[in-house]
Amino acid sequence: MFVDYTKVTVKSGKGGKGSISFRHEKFVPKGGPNGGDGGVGGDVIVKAESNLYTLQDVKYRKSYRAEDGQQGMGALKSGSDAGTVIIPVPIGTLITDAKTGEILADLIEDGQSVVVAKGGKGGKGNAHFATSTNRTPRYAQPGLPGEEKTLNLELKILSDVGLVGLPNAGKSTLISKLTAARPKIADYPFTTLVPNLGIVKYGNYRSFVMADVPGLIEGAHLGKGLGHRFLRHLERTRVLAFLIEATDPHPEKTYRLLNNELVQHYPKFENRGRLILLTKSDLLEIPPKKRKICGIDVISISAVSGYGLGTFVDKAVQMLDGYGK
Ligand SMILES: Nc1nc2c(ncn2[C@@H]2O[C@H](COP(=O)(O)OP(=O)(O)OP(=O)(O)O)[C@@H](O)[C@H]2O)c(=O)[nH]1
Ligand SMILES: [Mg+2]
Repeated sequence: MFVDYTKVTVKSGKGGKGSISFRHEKFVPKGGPNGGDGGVGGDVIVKAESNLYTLQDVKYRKSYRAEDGQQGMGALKSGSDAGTVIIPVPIGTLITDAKTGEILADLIEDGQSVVVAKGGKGGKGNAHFATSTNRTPRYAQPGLPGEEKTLNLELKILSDVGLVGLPNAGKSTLISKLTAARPKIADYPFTTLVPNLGIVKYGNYRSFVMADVPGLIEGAHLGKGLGHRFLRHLERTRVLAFLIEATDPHPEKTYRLLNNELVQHYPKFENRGRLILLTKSDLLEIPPKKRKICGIDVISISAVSGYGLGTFVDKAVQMLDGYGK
């Protein structure tokens, strides 16, 4: 299941108590203090992993707790530190403290991690507290408490090229032609219910990530259809490809509608690289000749015949290179 938002509670471990202990040796009546230190409580960390695409596991698990540090022991033995608990999440996960709203981290690279709850320090054993006036301290520090937090985890997919279009425009067919992604394809609207990601390979070694999101309809930014929930997955897309059916009698109108929905949701879409793909051009006897719509470059394609797909990929790469990382 595709889960792109969840709340989770995290609790780090408490530090172990320092020990109060004295040396007991035969023939040495008053041995000095030898209480060891408590171990450190376990941290809870969140870590981005490239093989994950959903927050599903975190949603089911709901809470993560690290163990407490072990108590210090006699003979100056320290308690052992508790292990770290790792919460694996997909790349593109934004972590905020649910109480304060503070952004704790935005994990955008594979392997990137953040400590969300720090384990408490262990207490010092009584061996640390012997002085010239008090050679037998009956005091050791308690361990410090851990932290407890409720976090909001929000996944905003990272992709290079995002496909935007009305339902049925041919988005899923296109991603299935260019990548190994195999989304459901059908001639009814809202076939796609969750975003799909695919990797487009080109040249010998290069590739970019393409995202197919559910179709947008007018009012999507207000919650109509499915669009609104998924628009955030386009927020970090570097190039937007607007898919409009070649048979659409009013492509300008459709483009404005789609663009308006995006910009209403997230004004920064305004300055994103964009191009228009006139899809299903095999349905026309002669592929459309339009070069621009509303000032945006147009490419005619047909995912069925393969027409124009190479031109599209080349253009997308050119734009990605131009926009830098
Ligand atoms: N003739 C022709 N039909 C196409 C082409 N691309 C897609 N279709 C058909 O158009 C219909 C919709 O295609 P999808 O890829 O599911 O469209 P979508 O944009 O993903 O639709 P939603 O997920 O509902 O938003 C399907 O019946 C496809 O077979 C094309 O290049 N030529
Ligand atoms: Mg689809």
